[in-house]
Amino acid sequence: MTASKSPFAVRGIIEGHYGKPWSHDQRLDIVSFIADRGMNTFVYSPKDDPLVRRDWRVAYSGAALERLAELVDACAGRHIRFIYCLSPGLSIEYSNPSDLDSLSAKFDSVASIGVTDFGLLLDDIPPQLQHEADRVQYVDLVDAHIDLVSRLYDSLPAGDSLVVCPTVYCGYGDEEYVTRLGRAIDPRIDLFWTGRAICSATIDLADAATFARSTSRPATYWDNYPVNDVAMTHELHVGPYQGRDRHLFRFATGVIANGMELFESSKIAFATIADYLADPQSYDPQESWVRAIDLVVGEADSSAFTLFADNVRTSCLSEEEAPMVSAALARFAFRLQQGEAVAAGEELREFAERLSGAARHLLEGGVRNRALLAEARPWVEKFSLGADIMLDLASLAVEGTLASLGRERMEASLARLRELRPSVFGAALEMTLTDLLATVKEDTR
Ligand code: LTM
Repeated sequence: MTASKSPFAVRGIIEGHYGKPWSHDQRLDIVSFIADRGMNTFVYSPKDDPLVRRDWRVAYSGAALERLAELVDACAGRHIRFIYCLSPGLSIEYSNPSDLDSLSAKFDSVASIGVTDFGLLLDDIPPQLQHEADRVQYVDLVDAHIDLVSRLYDSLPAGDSLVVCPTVYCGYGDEEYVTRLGRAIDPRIDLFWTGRAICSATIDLADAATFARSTSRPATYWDNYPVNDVAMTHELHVGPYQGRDRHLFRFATGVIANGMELFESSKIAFATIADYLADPQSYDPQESWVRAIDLVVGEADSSAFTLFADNVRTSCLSEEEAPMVSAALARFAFRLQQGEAVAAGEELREFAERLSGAARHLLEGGVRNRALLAEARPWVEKFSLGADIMLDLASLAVEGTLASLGRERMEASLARLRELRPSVFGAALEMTLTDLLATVKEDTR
């Protein structure tokens, strides 16, 4: 895959999730993976790496510095721009010169291993000034941020780059904070923006144009997909990238995609994002997804994985949660209503047997990508349970025992499904069971 003709200058990923940071070996692996797919940027900012956020003043030394140096070299070797970010906003005193010195000293310590691209991340911090001295010196938070960003940029060697994540990092693009920040800071400083929302369903050109106009620079989209941290840990984001305007490059430098703690699983979405960034105008999410699954999962296991993955589509990007199962269950319920219980059961059984076979293959079949399966196992296990529940429903329908034996069995199935947190089948299976139970109760009243 080559992205030499890509209209986007910035094509990459960010390790920016809350939760366990990726390991050193995983980082080296992902640098190769994204380079092979034509991406050119790796942003380093694991939220729960103390040296990046909580202990941002502490300098690198020893093994931590050696590992970072190896990563920087690996990026350079693959022509990947390595952006080193700090998140000082939880404790920094903006008006205190020694805090700016600490920030510069920390950047100097990574500059010593060859880093020339830096990031200042001011996301997820209190929206008001915390220190009394800052409240005396600055009108408000954005006033302090303009001062900090400008002084920090001036302290960098000529030619080094700075990207800033503003505290207001999503919305319409013309909010007061980001407009004032953008208009006041050097136009060579890039700004991250996540779109309309923290996790944006769509990113359209009109919004990008608004952002560019109000901040005097094109956005660099920090796209919160496939990340599944905080309130999304029950979702497995292995669906394709979609909903991004084909012409976004007209008002944006590019996209960096935030990955999941589930490192191996993130590669599926990353591969589709690389395809979009390489050629947004001819990007086809479904075609790209099929290729990404073949690549990451392996062709021998791809059909089983695709059947599974169709049921874990729940994410900010996708309106459909489990298209195949939803359609099969809707048809089952419709045929039951039409008085075709036996045919409905047989049709559902045939479908559920395919799902069950896929689940067995994934859980017992010696899938080639063991790391992927280890990450996805809780979702695959729920998928397997769901297939069994559908097989049971099918038997009840064929045997004509939905109204008699069905009630207790469906209640038990519903309880088992609800015990498991991973999001599989969206609402489809629970809704069908709830509806059928209501019907059965009505009929036996
Ligand atoms: O999105 C931004 C700019 N910051 C954080 C990310 O670190 C986090 O991974 C995502 C998703 O939860 N949300 C954020 O607010």
